[in-house]
This record gives sequence, structure tokens and C-alpha cells, in this order.
Amino acid sequence: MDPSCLKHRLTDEERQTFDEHGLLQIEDALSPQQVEQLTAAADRLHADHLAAGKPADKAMFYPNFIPEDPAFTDLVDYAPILPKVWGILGWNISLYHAHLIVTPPSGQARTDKTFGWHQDSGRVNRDIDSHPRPRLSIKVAYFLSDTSVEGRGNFWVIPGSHKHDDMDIPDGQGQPAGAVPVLAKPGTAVFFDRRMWHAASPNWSDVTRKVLFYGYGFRWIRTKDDMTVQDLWPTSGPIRQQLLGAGVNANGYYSPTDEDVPLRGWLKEHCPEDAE
Ligand SMILES: O=C(O)CCC(=O)C(=O)O
Repeated sequence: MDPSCLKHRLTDEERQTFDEHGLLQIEDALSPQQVEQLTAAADRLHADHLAAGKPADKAMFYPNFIPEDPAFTDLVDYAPILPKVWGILGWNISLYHAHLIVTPPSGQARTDKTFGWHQDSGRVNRDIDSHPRPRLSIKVAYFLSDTSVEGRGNFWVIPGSHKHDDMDIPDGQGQPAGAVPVLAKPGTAVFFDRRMWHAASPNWSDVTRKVLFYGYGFRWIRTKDDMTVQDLWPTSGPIRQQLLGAGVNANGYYSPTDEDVPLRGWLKEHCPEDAE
């Protein structure tokens, strides 16, 4: 990894924004050329999905997309973003979940039906008995299509809700207090805390929405989809291997040695304050 990535370390202001709101938006994280290349790869997967007979007006949720194209794989340790991920979570991290969502125009009239509000991680929110719930993981969402206006299947959030274990969610009509759409241009990366209450929304526009979600968590968290990213280890450098779940043995996910966490070794050399 090139040490020039250190210019993208999390700033104090970004840390404060993320801690307060559970959300951090980085515009132009991807170049127009990257957006074009990633969109072509996403479109290919979506075309295969439709060719397999899946409905054209329903969202495609596609987990384990990272091995499907080198452009997806390259974002795993993407220089403008990874330093902010370790700035939030530290160095004992890997990808625990990733999914591509393509949301075509629904063809439906706009309604105020309540969206599917949730915190990430399913049973974790019941099984761990603490308040507020622990952060544990974050996602980075790369927006490929233009959702800078509302109504385009936007990602909706309740900023600052990540310390709230419960949320007053309307029973069918309307959205919870404080809910807002994330307005994101193509190339924007949105970091969000898994605890922040969030929801997908219907696409009432005629613009297909395309977003890549990369979930990073502590290495001792189990993967949340049937990832086959281990197939990429032989062609990946040591830090990418760590992020793709490699480790020396089971104990090393809990008590890592230097061999388990090449990211830490790299930080010790290039940015000791982040290697703590
Ligand atoms: O598709 C969206 O906007 C929401 C995605 C989501 O809920 C998630 O990644 O947990």
C-alpha cells in the first residue's frame, strides 16, 4: 500500500461528524472513469439477473459481488477510503459483508408507506445486552447513480440515531421523526455506523439506482453472507488478504499476531499513532 494514502486519514472534523451523526459523506471519492467502469460491471450482473428471469421492476440485492470484477475488488483497500475505515474501527478489521443493490424504477405512484427501518446485524441487537449497543461494524456505500434528488430509491437515515436502541417507527404510514433521504451524486462514498437507523426506499423516478455496499467489522465477527472472497487471497497483497478474511489460525482473529494483521505492521512503519 502506498503511504500517500495517509493524506486521506480521518480528520478530527470527520471523526466528530461520524461520532455525532453516525454518518459521513465523502463526495467525489470515485472518479467519473471509476464510476463508469463500476457501473458497467454492475450492469453486467443486473443483466444476468434479468436473463435468469428475475423481475425487472424489483430491486436486485446481490451479495458476494466483490469477486465478480477486479474493479469491485480494488475498492476493498481503496486508498481514499481505507484510512478512514481504520480511523474509525482500528486495524483488527476485515470485510464481513458486501452487497450490490440495483433498484430499477418501480413504476409505482409515490406513497407514504413506512420504509423498512432497521439497524444492521440482526440478532446482534438482541443478543448483546448493553446500552447503547456497540458499534462493531460500519458500511461504506459507493453511489454509482445520481441520487442527489429525492424519490430515486434514496438511502434514508435518521442522523444521530445510532445511540438509540429503539425507534418509534410508524405502523404503516409515514416515516419516523428525523428521517431524511441521503442525497448523493455519482462517486460519493457514504460511511454509516451499523447502529444508525436506516432504510431503503422505493424508486419513484425513471433513473435506476445503483449502490455498492462494503461492510467492515472487527475480525472476530462472522461473515454475514456466503462470501467466496478467500478465492482472491492468492492474487492479493497482504493487507488486502487481511481485509478479505485471511488469518493464521482461529485464535488470531481474537488475539492477532503480526502475521494475522499486516495492516498493523504497515501502520507501525508508516503511521505509528494509528497502530495502537
Ligand atoms: O438500499 C439501501 O438504500 C439500504 C441498504 C441497507 O439497508 C443496508 O445496507 O443495510
